[in-house]
Amino acid sequence: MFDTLSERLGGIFDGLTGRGALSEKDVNAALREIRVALLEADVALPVVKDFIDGVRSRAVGEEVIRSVKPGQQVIKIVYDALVDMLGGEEADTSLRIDSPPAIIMMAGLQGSGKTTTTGKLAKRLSEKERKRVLLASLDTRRPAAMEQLAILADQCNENVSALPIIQGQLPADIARRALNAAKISGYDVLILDTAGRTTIDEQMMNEVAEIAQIANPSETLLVADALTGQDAVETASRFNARLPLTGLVLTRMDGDGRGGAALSMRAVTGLPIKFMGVGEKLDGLDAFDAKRVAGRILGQGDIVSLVEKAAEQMDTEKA
Ligand SMILES: Nc1nc2c(ncn2[C@@H]2O[C@H](COP(=O)(O)OP(=O)(O)OP(=O)(O)O)[C@@H](O)[C@H]2O)c(=O)[nH]1
Ligand SMILES: [Mg+2]
Repeated sequence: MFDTLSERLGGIFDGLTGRGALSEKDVNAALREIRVALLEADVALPVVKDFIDGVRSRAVGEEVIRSVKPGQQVIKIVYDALVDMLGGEEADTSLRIDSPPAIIMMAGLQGSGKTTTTGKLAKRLSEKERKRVLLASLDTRRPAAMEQLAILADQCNENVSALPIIQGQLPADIARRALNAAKISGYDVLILDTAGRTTIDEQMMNEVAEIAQIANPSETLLVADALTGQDAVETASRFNARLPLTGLVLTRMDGDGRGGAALSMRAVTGLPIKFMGVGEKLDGLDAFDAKRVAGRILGQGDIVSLVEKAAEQMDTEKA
């Protein structure tokens, strides 16, 4: 993922070779190319526009640090803007799961990775934070969806269990039963996995909205496939309008998509990206790291650290 974008951006910066202050002409030429590169990577148009404006205002007239080339300095400015667009350096990826049983609800389109991510989260919370986790599938639509979640719970460890399956119960009733079970058995966390649909429809929205009302989750996570491009942004806005979403999980970040959805999603919804799925296995879940992803998009890690060091040195000299 992101390779094409990295390559295009890499070529752009080689063209900037002058010295002194960054000229508007140089910056504009580079920004034109960056704009095309981002649009080709499927980043949403309004997001591209904001991004370009932000970089321009930071770059034009900026004094070029003595020991670096202007092109290198623009790379650093673009990198900083990417980090910001992805949620910033100090992005909060922790989950609010303090008062037991803390409820986490998963929502998203069909096949986006909700059930897999539910299993991954359970493994992570039980291993890293020593939580006892109960998983409940509210997916009454797809045959074997509940069994799928039970199998994932089994693959975790003894601190993760699945709510026993009762056939024929409605999602809202399963949610109530899960809440009771979590309280009575003293679980720290209850994760509710919901049913997906191929496209957003009223019935699904009503169902997830009702579940959210019953469960009053402290975290409601929208799971989105990072490979779906522009559609993902539209989906995210519509879920955000109906559910009290608290964060995003981007799955299939291990795939070879163009990465535009990942870049747009946070900007369009204002929601933090908390995790990214990086594989099919249960350990394929990483906390989202804006700096790491920005570095991957740009593919210019050496230059970024070079400019950071040069800037630090200049600050010391000034002082
Ligand atoms: N490569 C990769 N595959 C993933 C990732 N997350 C999920 N998958 C795969 O995507 C497919 C669908 O995942 P599910 O977790 O069943 O998706 P879902 O949203 O629960 O699907 P429905 O319940 O049908 O709506 C499975 O084959 C998963 O193994 C990921 O981060 N990387
Ligand atoms: Mg599922």
